[in-house]
Amino acid sequence: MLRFLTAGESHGPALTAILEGMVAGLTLSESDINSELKKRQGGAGRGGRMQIEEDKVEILSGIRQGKTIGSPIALLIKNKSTELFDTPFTLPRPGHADLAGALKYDQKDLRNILERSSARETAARVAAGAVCKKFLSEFNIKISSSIVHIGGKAKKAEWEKAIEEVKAAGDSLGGVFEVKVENCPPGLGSFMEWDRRLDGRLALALMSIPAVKGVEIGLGFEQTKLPGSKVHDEIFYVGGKFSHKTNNAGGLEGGMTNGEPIILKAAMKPISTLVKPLKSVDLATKKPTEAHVERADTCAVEAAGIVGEAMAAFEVAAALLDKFGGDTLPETQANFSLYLKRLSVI
Ligand code: EPS
Repeated sequence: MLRFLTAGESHGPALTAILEGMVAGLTLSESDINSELKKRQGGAGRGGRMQIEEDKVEILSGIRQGKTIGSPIALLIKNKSTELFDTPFTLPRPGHADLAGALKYDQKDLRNILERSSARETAARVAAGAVCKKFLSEFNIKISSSIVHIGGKAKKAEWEKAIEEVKAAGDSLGGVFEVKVENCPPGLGSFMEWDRRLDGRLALALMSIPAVKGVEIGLGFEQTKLPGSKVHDEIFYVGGKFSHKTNNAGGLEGGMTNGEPIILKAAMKPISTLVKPLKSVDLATKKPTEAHVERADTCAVEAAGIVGEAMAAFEVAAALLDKFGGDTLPETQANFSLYLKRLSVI
């Protein structure tokens, strides 16, 4: 079983992730992870924090002489910006975890909620996901992301302009990103039990990214407006293998991969911290007020796409290990090859 946890606060000393269940024998370097961390820091609309941080990982365990040894892989990303850690506030920001979190954990200082609920935590996810991505690359499985739109604008120059405009108005923007997984064999995931369905696991993985409010697979909600004849992907047998000419299912049928690219979309709401704040209520005095304002992004949809890649990489790697098992990379690869061979002679 592949699993990971993260720990760390946004302005604490560091973020960490422990990835457990990765096979032995995978060649892995810090630069494999740092390139993904760098991508997460980019994109239009990022705030001042990204000018301060230069996220770099330290691999604390799980690797010897450049290869994984099957033990838990502990990853550390130090925070440079820690100055806000001791600054209290009591004005909850609509859209953030502030109010519900304070009620739940009985906190008077909303800093105790913000620090862990901040999307900064996703840096640790990207680090763990980068290891999964490297593992998947050994099976020729590729993961990428792209922007569908930001604030309704599908062209880069247009969404960059829209972000500048909302920034000047003290506002924020969300959007939709797409994650694509290519070269998965058919049969990852299963319909046998609800929690083994890969579509459900991928939906959870993407929905768990802060600010994501919707996930679609393939044609998603659009297919509800069409008859079945326009939706379902017809089956062909070409060049010795089964295939489809369309991919409205987004690569997933019956909770399993079907051999076509997995296509996922996630809808991200606008960033909740607004420079021109919305109405709120002071947690201490119960008097009407305006929400707390703190350094934040204007838009982080491009960064969220990189986090989406990491989360999808984790779930696909977990599904691949569920199916093929193995404690070493060559063992998993041998099982994988045997399965592909069986499929090729059906
Ligand atoms: C983020 C770091 C945070 C925010 C942002 C994402 O740093 P700071 O609060 O010090 O500016 O920039 O988080 C949010 C806006 C949020 O709502 O969670 C990061 O590393 O991605």
